[in-house]
Amino acid sequence: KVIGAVYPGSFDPITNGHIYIAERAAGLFDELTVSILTNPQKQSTFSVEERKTMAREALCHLPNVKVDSFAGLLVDFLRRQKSRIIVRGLRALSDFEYEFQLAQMNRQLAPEIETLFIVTDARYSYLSSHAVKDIFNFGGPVQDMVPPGVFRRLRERFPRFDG
Ligand code: COD
Repeated sequence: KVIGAVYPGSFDPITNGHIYIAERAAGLFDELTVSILTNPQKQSTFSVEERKTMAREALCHLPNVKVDSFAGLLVDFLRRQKSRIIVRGLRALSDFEYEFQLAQMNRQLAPEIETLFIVTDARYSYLSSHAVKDIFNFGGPVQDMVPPGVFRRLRERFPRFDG
């Protein structure tokens, strides 16, 4: 039996921290779907298509990983995928409250689905998409925080700065 898991998120854009979690999860399951939320209400820096392209490029070294997007409830996406495992990454304690809420809500909506947490590597403890964009915007170095394709697109998107 093939066991597939889903790693959902905004990935706006994908960072080395996200990639680390995807690599660890890809080693645990037969298939992993990295799934990007399409939320017209939530303002994003990159479009879903751009985020998908960047994620695909960054994860192409993992043959059992595919990149997709979803709208609506995450648990409905999992049911369509016939998956019962949500993978999430945990950084500092501050992630816990939000992740706990999300996991509890998803359990209420779909009791058969399990949320699994993978603890990040110390190198990525404070890394987030938001921090990357902030640092880049103020001219700070982000080259070691994101894959090359993301760095290139950040420069295209915010041409005033060199990062
Ligand atoms: N190291 C390790 N993990 C990391 C790092 C890092 N440096 N950075 C981020 N992560 C982890 C995050 O903790 C998270 O687990 C995951 O990677 C994705 O992070 P983001 O920030 O890209 O994604 P989120 O948190 O915005 O994703 C939220 C969802 C899209 C999953 C959520 O909003 C959702 O499911 N929405 C659909 C509607 C729904 O079903 N709602 C019902 C539940 S309330």
